[in-house]
Amino acid sequence: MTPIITVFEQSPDRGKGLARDMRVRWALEEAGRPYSVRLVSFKAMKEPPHLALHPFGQIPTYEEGDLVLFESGAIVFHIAERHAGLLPQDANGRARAITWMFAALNTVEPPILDLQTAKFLEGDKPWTGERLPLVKDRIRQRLGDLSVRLGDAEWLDGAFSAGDLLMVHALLRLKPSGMLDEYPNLAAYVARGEARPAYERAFAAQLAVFTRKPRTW
Ligand SMILES: N[C@@H](CCC(=O)N[C@@H](CS)C(=O)NCC(=O)O)C(=O)O
Repeated sequence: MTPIITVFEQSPDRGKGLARDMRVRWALEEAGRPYSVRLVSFKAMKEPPHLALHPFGQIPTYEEGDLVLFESGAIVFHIAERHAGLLPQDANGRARAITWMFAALNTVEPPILDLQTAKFLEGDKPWTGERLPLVKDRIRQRLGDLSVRLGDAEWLDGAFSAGDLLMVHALLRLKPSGMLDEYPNLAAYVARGEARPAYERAFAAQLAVFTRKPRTW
């Protein structure tokens, strides 16, 4: 059964890879699975039909027959559990890859999202000038530790996994800030993720929503 994911009809970054449907698209591409998309407007996201799929009125959602999921991490995990290519076969390796998935979403991503909030949602507040350096310090703490752990390795724990997928996607949000370049091995790690054919296909598909007349229903 071909899953359907919901994606932004109008994305703030105009389909340049940051919206979280990118993670789901990428995971499906890594797994070699076809999918369909349904475009949703900001207004529709907050209305009952979409709220029935996603209690917080966001994207992405994932529909596969009777199964409806929300939360990009849970969706990627679901895909990784059912298809080869995103989680190791051995139980311990699998547990470690899942640990990196949680680390990406719970430990590395939150301060990065905080920077976005401080810059774009609260940028006009009088305390922003004082807050920004604190937020950036917290990000550098995480990046420094992650950089040490990654070292010269290609991926976080052996072969590429769903842990790398979520970590690379979380880090990508930092690119415009230049902070990633302070950690050359992390910048190279993210570039390796972006160079994966599955990432490139997912990116092109997300961008295409904004560069060609999309199918809507
Ligand atoms: N933790 C959620 C976050 C979902 C999220 O923030 N989605 C954004 C797009 S990337 C969204 O729908 N924003 C619009 C809104 O919150 O109204 C996930 O990982 O799926």
